[in-house]
Amino acid sequence: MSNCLVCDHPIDSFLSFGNMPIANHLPMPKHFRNEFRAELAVGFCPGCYMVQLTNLVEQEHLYNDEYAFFSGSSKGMSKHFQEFAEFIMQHYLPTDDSFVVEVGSNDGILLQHMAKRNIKHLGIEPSANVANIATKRGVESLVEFFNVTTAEKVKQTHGQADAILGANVICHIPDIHSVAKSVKALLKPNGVFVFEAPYIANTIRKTAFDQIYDEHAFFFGVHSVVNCFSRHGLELVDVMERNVHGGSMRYVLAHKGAHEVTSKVKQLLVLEDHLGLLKIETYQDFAKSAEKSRDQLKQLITGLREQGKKIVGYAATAKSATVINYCGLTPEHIKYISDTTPAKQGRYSPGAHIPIKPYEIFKQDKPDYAILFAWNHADEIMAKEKNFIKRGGKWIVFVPEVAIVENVKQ
Ligand code: DWN
Ligand code: ZN
Repeated sequence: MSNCLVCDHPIDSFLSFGNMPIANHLPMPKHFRNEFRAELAVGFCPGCYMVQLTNLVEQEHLYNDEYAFFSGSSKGMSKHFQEFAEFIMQHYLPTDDSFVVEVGSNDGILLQHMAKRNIKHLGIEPSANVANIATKRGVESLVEFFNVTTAEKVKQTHGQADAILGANVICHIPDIHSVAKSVKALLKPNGVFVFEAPYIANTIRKTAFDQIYDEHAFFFGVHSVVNCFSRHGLELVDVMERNVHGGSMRYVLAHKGAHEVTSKVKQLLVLEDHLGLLKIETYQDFAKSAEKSRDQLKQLITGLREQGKKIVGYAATAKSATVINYCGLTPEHIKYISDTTPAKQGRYSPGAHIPIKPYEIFKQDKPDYAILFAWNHADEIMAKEKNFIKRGGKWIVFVPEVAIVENVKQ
């Protein structure tokens, strides 16, 4: 049994996926034999209500030059980041010399909007390959992990920040106390720390077990965020639901007492209690639903293959690594996975080694079924894949449940 990364209370483990490869490292055949694997398991802390991985892969294994995810890989997310940037500029960057920092700035998809308006900004991003793209977009980037040393360095060179941002990254940092201490040091007295992450209530409600993979150390909810950051004098002052990545939450935190706390925070605290997010039984039920999904998906795909149907994967997402390996799917089941990211094409899916092919192949091809691994981008994908359905193709989905459909709603 491991102890909670937030409060050190023993964790109740509720689901293990077995040994999994690194979700965002797509191997070439020369890497197959020595592919790194580690147990992927998740647990719930009854002390602070944080859902978290119980076995962590070292950060250096995850975020380096092999990192395959580029934030700008969907139109929907580009739009979302523009809205996020506008929201921050309008509410939290009050003067001409305001300063904004983004943790895990990836390819600069968010900060580019600040850079275009000549707002003082800095992206802190440990993966050099994606940070280089940000630099080309005019985004000032520092290739470092975000920790107290980096925060102190930035404070010396740039001064304190009016806003510190994080999109789908704070949940990636196991040393969450270091994040909180770094924010405390770098944030101006009236500044805000705003971050987004998939919301645990939606992950549970949708049986989105594929959100669980090596990078997601934490599965945040309002209770767990309050319990985690209040220890460091950071107060949750606002929350906003966002329809990205399967249903996310935007959390706004500030130094204690600096901002008024909105009623929405209280409402969600009550709601989470009603939803059962504060008790282990809810997560045990989720684990049973995940196992059922796994068995149904494997059975469905195996049956279709026995009928000689051609099945491909749509989008080589990090999430797909969990689904494919948990369900024991192989190139016998899935002929290839189509993906629009050039850096992923020509590589193979982690663990199962299914070839990843350019999207153009999918457009020319006539598969009978495509497994929608990027279900969180369903609106964007349905809009552009009408021809796939016209040609007689069908989607295989597994969130919120396993089904064959012609249309998917996000
Ligand atoms: O937290 C994380 C989230 C934000 O992004 C990271 N840990 C890693 C990553 O997770 P993911 O890979 O599951 O993210 P997405 O956004 O669901 O997947 C994007 C992938 O899908 C890219 O490889 C591009 C591909 N894609 C595609 O081939 N066709 C995406 C769309 C919208 C498409 O039409
Ligand atoms: Zn805890």
